[in-house]
Amino acid sequence: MCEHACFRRRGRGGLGGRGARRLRAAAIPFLLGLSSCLPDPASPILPPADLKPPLVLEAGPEGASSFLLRFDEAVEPVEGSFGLEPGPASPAARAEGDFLRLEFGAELEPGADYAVTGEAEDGAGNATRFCFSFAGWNGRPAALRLSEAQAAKNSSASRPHRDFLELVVEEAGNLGGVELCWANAAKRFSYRFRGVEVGAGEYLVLHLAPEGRAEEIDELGADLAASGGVDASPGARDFWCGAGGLPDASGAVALRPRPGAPVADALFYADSGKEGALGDDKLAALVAELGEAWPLGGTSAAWEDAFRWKPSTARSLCRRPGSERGAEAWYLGEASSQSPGGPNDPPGE
Ligand SMILES: [Ca+2]
Ligand SMILES: [Ca+2]
Repeated sequence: MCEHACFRRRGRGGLGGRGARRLRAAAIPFLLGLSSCLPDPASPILPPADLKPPLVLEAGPEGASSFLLRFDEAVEPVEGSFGLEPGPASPAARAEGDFLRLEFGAELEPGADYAVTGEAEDGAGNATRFCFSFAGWNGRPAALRLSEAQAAKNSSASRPHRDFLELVVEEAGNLGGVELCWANAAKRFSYRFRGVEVGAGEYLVLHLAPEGRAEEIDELGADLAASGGVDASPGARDFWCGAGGLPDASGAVALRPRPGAPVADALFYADSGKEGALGDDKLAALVAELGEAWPLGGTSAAWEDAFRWKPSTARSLCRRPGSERGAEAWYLGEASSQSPGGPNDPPGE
């Protein structure tokens, strides 16, 4: 699926298209007849004509080397109109009824940013120009599991921490295009991993409040000790994201194997003082997307569905071992027991 699309239609069925030529040809005998009778105001002035350009109903990568668009009518490609950025060559376009397939001739980088442009026209010559941005298809996304979250900055002089999300690789694969979204009431943020092969059991740490220091390095290669910075771990793969920190007290996190896919894992946490239905805001919208990844007690989300805690910068939210989902799957770590990039201390009794 596309994460973003810009789209415009350019009808050529007006004065310049084939549709218009048919229209003019049909209108000639009608105009000749005007000399002997006046038109009935209730009857149409013009005969029916197809002036409507094709409309894109769906679009997205079909695999690592092609992109598929579905229109609301049969289309033909407009030769010479197609482009891929960045890309080594113009895509080849092939129409099959309502579908238009763009073939890139090579596999794109999983999770990397691309944009396709082009034009398709209907049988009457009405053309639609499209431009879609999308993430390179990842055929084997790594299966990840959220395992720890530090929701706020802890400015302890001896053991400082900043916002992070820790994940464990459950099944080996490629990280390219794996997406994390998080939200507070007012704003939603997202991060998409670059294409890196990871193995089962590896720890990943996404740092969400970087200080902008030179040693904060995304570890895309074999050296897991390349990065410095607060909470960086020499035994885990560190990534840095300046989109925005985790909400300090109440928020949600969603993990998707690729943009647009169902949520595969989630965390919804809330200040224990909150009760009842969520507001009509960005946090509620994200919680509504969590689906089976965070089971709800009722038909719509309530604060009681969250992992509830007394917010503290000294403690991180930790995942229990096992396959549970929802609030029961999390516990509050002991003070100063944060473990970015390594196993969590087991829950206290
Ligand atoms: Ca590291
Ligand atoms: Ca940990």
